[in-house]
Amino acid sequence: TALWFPRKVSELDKCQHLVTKFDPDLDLDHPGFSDQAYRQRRRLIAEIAFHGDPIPRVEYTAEEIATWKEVYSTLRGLYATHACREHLQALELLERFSGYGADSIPQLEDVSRFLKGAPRAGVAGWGAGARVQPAGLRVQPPAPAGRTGFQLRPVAGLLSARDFLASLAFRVFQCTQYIRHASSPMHSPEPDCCHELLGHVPMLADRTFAQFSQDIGLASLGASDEEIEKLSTLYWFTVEFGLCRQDGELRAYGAGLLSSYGELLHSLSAEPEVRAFDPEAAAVQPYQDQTYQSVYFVSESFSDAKEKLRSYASRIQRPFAVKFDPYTLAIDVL
Ligand code: H2B
Ligand code: FE
Repeated sequence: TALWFPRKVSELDKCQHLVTKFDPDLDLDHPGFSDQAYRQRRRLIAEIAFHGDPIPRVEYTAEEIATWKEVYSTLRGLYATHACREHLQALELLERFSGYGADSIPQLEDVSRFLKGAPRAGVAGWGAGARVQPAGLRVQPPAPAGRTGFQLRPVAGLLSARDFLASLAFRVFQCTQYIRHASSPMHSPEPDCCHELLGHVPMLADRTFAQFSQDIGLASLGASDEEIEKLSTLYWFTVEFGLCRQDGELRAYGAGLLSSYGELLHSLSAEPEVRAFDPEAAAVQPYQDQTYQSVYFVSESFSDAKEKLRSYASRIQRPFAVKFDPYTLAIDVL
């Protein structure tokens, strides 16, 4: 019999297994390990993760906002020259429509609504921008593009690869809501809201990238542990640390790069080795989670990466096929 996997989006409640690696309560090297107040705060924000829809708002402290501000301003300045165009375009939309900026930490509920395409509270929905407006009255145009049906779900920390990938199959991105320790604004050993909001979210607003992410998720459903390990490594070298070529220049699209000042510079310097993206190779390439990568994979476009991934996934042996039904948010097993 096949391994259990979620078939309905509601079954993601059973895909919340945390792994303890990098947990501030257990990892002596975590910058927050000896800070009781930080660990208490983390527990508080973690509890929110078990209350679903809408995602409860967090009232961030002045210290947390100061950390965000430092991260935001430092990275924002690098994006024009280092981030891919899809990331830049989405970030501009997020700044206009979803509370992105240096002065406050965006709320997951607002960001999730943006990605999903749900109308914002208090804003007329369908066709609002198409209606004839009285002369002289300037109305904010409706948010263009940037909606892919992805939604965020709050999560307390690092999840098992299987659970994390399964959620992608439903266009659900499990997203941390706490922020890194104030002593270490430029680095976090584990995902935090800076990583999610600056690295992942803008990319999930791109249609092709969203499909690529969902395809990795679909490939993972019911796969063997060995296949999960490979898909997770593939995820690492694309969604987390991928580079792409645009107008003849290398640019970053991986969230681990777009949320780390040091590694973003390193990845586009002459130091690391860059190879053309090949899923077979990327799936077994040894990776670094303690320091910068020494190898990066470059995609020529997201469509190209998506086609290569589809071809890779089609060769994974599974005694069934899966199909996502976007109307019911369910997986059909064929
Ligand atoms: N869990 C969380 N909360 N966020 C992630 O970005 C994440 C994860 N990434 N678990 C996963 C693992 C990734 O490293 C792959 C799929 O192993
Ligand atoms: Fe990540």
